[in-house]
Amino acid sequence: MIRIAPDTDLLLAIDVQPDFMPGGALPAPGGDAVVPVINRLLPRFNQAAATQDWHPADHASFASQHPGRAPFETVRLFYGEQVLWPDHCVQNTPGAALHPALEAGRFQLVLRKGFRRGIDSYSAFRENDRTTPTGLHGYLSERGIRRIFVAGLARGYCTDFSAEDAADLGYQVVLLEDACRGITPEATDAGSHRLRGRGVLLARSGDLAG
Ligand code: VGL
Ligand code: ZN
Repeated sequence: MIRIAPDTDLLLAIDVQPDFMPGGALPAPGGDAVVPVINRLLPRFNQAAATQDWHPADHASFASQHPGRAPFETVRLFYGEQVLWPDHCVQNTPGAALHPALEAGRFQLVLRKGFRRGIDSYSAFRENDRTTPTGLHGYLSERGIRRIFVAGLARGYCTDFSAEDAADLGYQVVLLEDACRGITPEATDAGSHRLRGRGVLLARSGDLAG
């Protein structure tokens, strides 16, 4: 059992947006199933924050911006290799909103990421150039957060990059597997391997007490 510490634990809900759910532009199979799990967790945490993938329509991670290239191929951008995605989470579209059934009023902070045209941002902490900070570390450290429980979408990408960066920044990190879904089983498995190597604990919401 993991006992929730009311003052220093935070629930971080990553990219719980319709575009990452069945029927959306870049779906994680079963992605909508994280909504009730996160809604049940939210009243148990005094501290909660969410992220929103929030791209301009001409974002460099969109295959549509690279003539002759298809989604899921990779290209080299100025910071290195980048997977090309279908257009998704375009600013101010319904697919980019927080899922309407998510109890978003419980989040003290909603942080948008991926809004710079030329840089993708999987992690809630650092953009894909691995240097541009999102500001989340400043916010959480100033609020005295020491442990982060990660939930949301999608395994292998945004949940896992966020968890890894949080661990590198010195937070204790617990990824709640039943509160997450992946785009592919392969990406999820590769992410689990990386996370264990960084000291991230993989647990389930049923392991939480308090
Ligand atoms: C994500 C790919 C592109 C995610 C966001 O939320 O995992 N994946 N943009
Ligand atoms: Zn994205």
